[in-house]
Amino acid sequence: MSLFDDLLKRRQREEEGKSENRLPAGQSLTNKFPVLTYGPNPKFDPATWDLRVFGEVEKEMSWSWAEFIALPTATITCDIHCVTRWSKFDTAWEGVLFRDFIKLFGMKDTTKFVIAHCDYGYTTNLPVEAMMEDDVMLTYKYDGKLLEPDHGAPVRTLVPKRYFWKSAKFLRALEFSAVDKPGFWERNGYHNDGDPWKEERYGRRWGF
Ligand SMILES: Nc1nc2c(c(=O)[nH]1)N[C@H]1C(S)=C(S)[C@@H](COP(=O)(O)O)O[C@H]1N2
Ligand SMILES: [Mo]
Repeated sequence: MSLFDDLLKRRQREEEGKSENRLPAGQSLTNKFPVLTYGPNPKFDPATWDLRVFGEVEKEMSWSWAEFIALPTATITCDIHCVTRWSKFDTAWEGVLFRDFIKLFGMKDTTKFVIAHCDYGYTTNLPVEAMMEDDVMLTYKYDGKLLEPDHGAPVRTLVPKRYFWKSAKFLRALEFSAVDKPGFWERNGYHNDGDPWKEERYGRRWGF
């Protein structure tokens, strides 16, 4: 297929997306899978990697890689929307649904926010209701294969209903909190909620 055909096809899909109300305002469609990472990719060692939950939970716990991939999984096909204005339709993921995951340790009623902590200190925050949506997962497979390092290996969160910066790559811990703790981009100019359907791209910088 020529580049021109490819472009035409994408444009056509984009128009369809708009008419189906599937493409949020200000977004364009891509068939590629762009990579957006602040900083380097961490090195993944399955022998030492772990994933931890802490804060307002009944029981603080952690999982090794072997323990984590033994948990029951689900598959989700969803659209993703990046605040830098690309969207991608029909992305296919496999992982542990957040709703199922919390049953393993019990979330206290005092939890109002969930903060994802990643290697090298990237964090992102969401109200617990946003995490409880039925399409939120801790994913480790994209398109049937283990996640690529560029896309967050070994495990990332997937929160399809928010801009993609809320889907934390290189996840190492989830913090359950009674108070909100704006994350890396939320403290650096992005909106605290990041709902693409409300075009919540930018927030106020702290101190302005
Ligand atoms: N740990 C970590 N997670 C991250 C980021 C990051 O820099 N570090 N970038 C975020 C941003 S801004 C986006 S758009 C998506 C990009 O995911 P992708 O590279 O798989 O497309 O990851 C998000 N999660
Ligand atoms: Mo992003």
